[in-house]
Amino acid sequence: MLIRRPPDIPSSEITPERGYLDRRAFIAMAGAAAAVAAVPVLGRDLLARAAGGGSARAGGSGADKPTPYDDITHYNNYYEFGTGKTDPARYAGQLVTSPWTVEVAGEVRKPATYHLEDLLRGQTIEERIYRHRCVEGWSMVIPWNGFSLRNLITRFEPTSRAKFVEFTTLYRPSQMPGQRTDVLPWPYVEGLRMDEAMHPLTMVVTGLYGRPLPNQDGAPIRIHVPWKYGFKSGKSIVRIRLMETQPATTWNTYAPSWYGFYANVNPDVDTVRWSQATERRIGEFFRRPTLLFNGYGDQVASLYEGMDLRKDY
Ligand SMILES: Nc1nc2c(c(=O)[nH]1)N[C@H]1C(S)=C(S)[C@@H](COP(=O)(O)O)O[C@H]1N2
Ligand SMILES: [Mo]
Repeated sequence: MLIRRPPDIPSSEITPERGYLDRRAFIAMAGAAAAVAAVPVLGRDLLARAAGGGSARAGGSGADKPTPYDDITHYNNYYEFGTGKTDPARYAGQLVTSPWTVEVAGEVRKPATYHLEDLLRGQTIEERIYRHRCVEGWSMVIPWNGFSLRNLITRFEPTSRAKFVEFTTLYRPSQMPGQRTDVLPWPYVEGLRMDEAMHPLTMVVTGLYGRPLPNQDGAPIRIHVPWKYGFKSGKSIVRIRLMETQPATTWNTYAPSWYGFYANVNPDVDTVRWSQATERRIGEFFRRPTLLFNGYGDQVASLYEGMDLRKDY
């Protein structure tokens, strides 16, 4: 693998420029009400073109056509609502996502419990079409709406001791039937190294396909880290804690030989349960080769310079 310091993220990959956003009639956020208000749905051709920037260069077979909305919202992993792929769509409707608060804790100068509206105020909601790869061997292409996590983290003013970020999902067994079972220790916890969390590709997601984020996809806010296996991207986040030491994360603690802390998508490193060489795009028949860093290597490989990606899976 070629590891070098990459140029900045190509503008085809992310869409931070106001002009771009305005052209596509995206909203500049004024508050949470706006966050969940209508963001116009884009034409399929625009979506497909935006996705093409990353995929063509990465050498994937075929274009990265966005996965249909129905598949993104009816084929989910969200164990708080059951382990079946259709359980979240069936049961997540009962989750009450408003009001919502997020506790910001640990190595920050501004620890507080924030109302979601206050967290989102002033953030520009962008559309980014990201590949999403589950360790189970399926993948999707999702037109998310949201913004870079670093735009949030910098507001909390991390101290120099902040080396990792921990994300905790809501614990509310009364509305999350899976939490009344012990399939996993609850609540679901994930984490990133600080430089991963601050990478512009790492996204706070508030919607998809220009619509409010459905509960089964992690409403009202979830994380997505597109170069990592899906389990790194926690849903329905209620706490963000900056830490000096590596957080104990759910899957890594549960089965460390199956689920590494880093969990970068890597076709050359099989996990105990699954080969990672190929994947099946939901909605497609044939499997396709999996790309190192899920095709985002140009942007993120430098984060792992000097690390043994087989050991630090
Ligand atoms: N809280 C929570 N977050 C979670 C999960 C979960 O079970 N609970 N599953 C993870 C896994 S394994 C994947 S692949 C993605 C699935 O996201 P999607 O259903 O929006 O495609 O969510 C991740 N985040
Ligand atoms: Mo997953």
